[in-house]
Amino acid sequence: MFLHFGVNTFTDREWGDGREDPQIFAPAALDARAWARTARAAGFRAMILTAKHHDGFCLWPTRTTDHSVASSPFRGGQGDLVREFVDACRAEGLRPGLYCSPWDRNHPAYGDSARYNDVFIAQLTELLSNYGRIAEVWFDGANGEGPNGRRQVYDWPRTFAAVRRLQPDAVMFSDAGPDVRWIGNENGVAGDTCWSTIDPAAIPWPGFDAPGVGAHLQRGDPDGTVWRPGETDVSIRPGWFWHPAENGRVRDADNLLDLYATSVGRNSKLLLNVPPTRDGLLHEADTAALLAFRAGRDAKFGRAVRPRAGRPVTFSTAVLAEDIRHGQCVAGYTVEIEARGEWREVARGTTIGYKRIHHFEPVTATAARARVVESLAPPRLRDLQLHA
Ligand code: FUL
Repeated sequence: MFLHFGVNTFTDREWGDGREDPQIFAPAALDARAWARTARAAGFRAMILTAKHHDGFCLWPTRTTDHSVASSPFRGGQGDLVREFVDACRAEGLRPGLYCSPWDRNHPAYGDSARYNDVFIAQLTELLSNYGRIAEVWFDGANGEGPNGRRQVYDWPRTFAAVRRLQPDAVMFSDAGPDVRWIGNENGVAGDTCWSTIDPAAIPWPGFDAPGVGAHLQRGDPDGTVWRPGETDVSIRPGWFWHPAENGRVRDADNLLDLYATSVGRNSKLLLNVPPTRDGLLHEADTAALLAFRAGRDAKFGRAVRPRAGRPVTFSTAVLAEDIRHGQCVAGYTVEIEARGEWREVARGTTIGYKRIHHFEPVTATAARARVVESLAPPRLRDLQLHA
């Protein structure tokens, strides 16, 4: 679960301009443990918090700027939301991750490249030294500076090396990895063909933009030289931050199940954003949708059915999986069923990867099989699972 929270929550904006008064940051009932409880109940395994968004406001008492919770009324200026967040994750058995925006519209050093790079490394060093193990570090590629804007040249090799040194087990996310890649859009849709490998030269740094980059990230590259699986980030609401006017526009369980199919069901991870309100709580509409989403997944995938000769069963979903310890190899496959003594195809596709979900019209069959028709190397499929 992704949590976008910060000064934008209070200004009703998506991108703050960095001139927000820290005094506006006053979540009266903030309860990170309640976020974590809901996340766990809904089946999430990790949470990622926007420790700093583009507006530069830091949710922890950093030494790098006064533009932080330390200058706000939150917990009387003594608060540390990153601390509360990681503690809540651990208490509920969730892995904590942190988003720290490179683009910073507040910090005076931004645009003075060497100086700001030091600031950014110092911020990451605080975040990755003082809060125990961090599972994922999320680098956003967005930059809205116009032609007259400040031009910052980031030092990505230094940044990646710092994260690796401070948190060797953390996964780094960005358009350009190095560990996990952006899926190329914010609509929740991984490629119908989705390779976990990619050509690192095709997207050399986070925020790199060129025609075709989105499509490339969505599909991956079977000839790619690095293993960099896709992560699909998408919001449960139209915006990334909470806006009162969007309380009636929360995705419902069916919509979330569709997202699950186009992300998890296409060899990607799903990072679903659920933004806390101004009170510092998840909104009841979002919580209800998350729990219904969980119930829908349990109902669909909770129990597999097994057709046998003489004992036909009815199903409408097939889940395929490759044993990715040996890489990703399948480039074409079909799913076939046997009904009344005859085999016929019910689904076909290109890539499988760690998981591939197919929904189809219900069929009643005595047998089912997956057939690989194209593969980069000898395929190693795991069990074909069928669900009613
Ligand atoms: C984008 C940002 O500009 C949005 O505000 C949001 O954080 C999203 C996840 O990434 O690039």
